[in-house]
Amino acid sequence: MTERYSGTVISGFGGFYQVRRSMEQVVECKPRGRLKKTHDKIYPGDEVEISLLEDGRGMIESIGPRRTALRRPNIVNFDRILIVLAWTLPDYDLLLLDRMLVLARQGGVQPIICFNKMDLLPPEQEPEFRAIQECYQQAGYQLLAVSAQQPESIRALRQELRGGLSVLAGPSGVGKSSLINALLGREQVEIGAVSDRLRRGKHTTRYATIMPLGKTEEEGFIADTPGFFILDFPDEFQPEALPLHYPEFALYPGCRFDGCLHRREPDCMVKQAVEEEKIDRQRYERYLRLLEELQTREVKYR
Ligand SMILES: Nc1nc2c(ncn2[C@@H]2O[C@H](COP(=O)(O)OP(=O)(O)OP(=O)(O)O)[C@@H](O)[C@H]2O)c(=O)[nH]1
Ligand SMILES: [Mg+2]
Ligand SMILES: [Zn+2]
Repeated sequence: MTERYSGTVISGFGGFYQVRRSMEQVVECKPRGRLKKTHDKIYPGDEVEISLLEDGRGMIESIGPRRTALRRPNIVNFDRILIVLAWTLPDYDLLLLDRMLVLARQGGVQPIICFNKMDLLPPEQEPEFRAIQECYQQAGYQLLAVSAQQPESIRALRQELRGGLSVLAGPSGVGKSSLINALLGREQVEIGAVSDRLRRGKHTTRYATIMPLGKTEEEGFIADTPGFFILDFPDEFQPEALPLHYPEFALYPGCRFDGCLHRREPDCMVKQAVEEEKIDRQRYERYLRLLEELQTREVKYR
């Protein structure tokens, strides 16, 4: 049997996968046909075994178990997710943020919120930003405020990303690729302008790519991913699962009903915490919107 080597898939495109064997060596690989039976797909982050062909390319022979997995963007075995949004251009959208937080937690980690383009925050909007910061910190999230154009904030960001694989995920145009170029100190990945008229990104990054943050593995890795505009809950996501992904709700246990959805049920501790302003009312109202979306969708399927 030919010798096998372990490696990590760093990107996949057009049926070929780039597999990193070491910091210095990346091998272009094709998967063995029989893998199609066991795995519907191979994703960036997958730990694989490869064999080498005579032309220097490789064959993916097997795929290891996945520790964490995200569907949008498609990436696995990450240690950290940064949900990136821009203060403006495109304008931040808290309903989309809440949706992304739920989906990231479902993927297996507690996400970190990262507001980019903070250089575009005018002084008169600072109270608005502080209210958001307070809301999410109170909910149990770490929130970073950065600008790809401000080196101090990039240094602070680099500290947060030390070790493991960090994924930057978020809408198109928020500056994920720009942050990566700033972190790496070179034009490693392509960036694209945001349309002034539509105030949206142009889907510049087409597929996820994992890159080393430094010269050694210990410094960690970062994944650039394609942005999105809309994000749906997967079909199998049940409404009952939604409140479990609001860390602040767990601080107010003791609802009368087990599995309380904190909607119209009597003696609901979460609703009481909202009344007492211990839980942010607007975030709670966004929760109700997402819950309703999940519930009406469910009725449709029955
Ligand atoms: N003012 C300002 N502009 C920024 C900042 N970060 C990125 N931009 C600009 O925002 C635009 C989009 O940046 P990208 O890095 O391509 O955004 P992206 O999130 O990678 O977008 P997709 O690849 O489409 O998902 C570019 O014109 C950048 O120059 C920032 O911190 N401040
Ligand atoms: Mg990009
Ligand atoms: Zn309740």
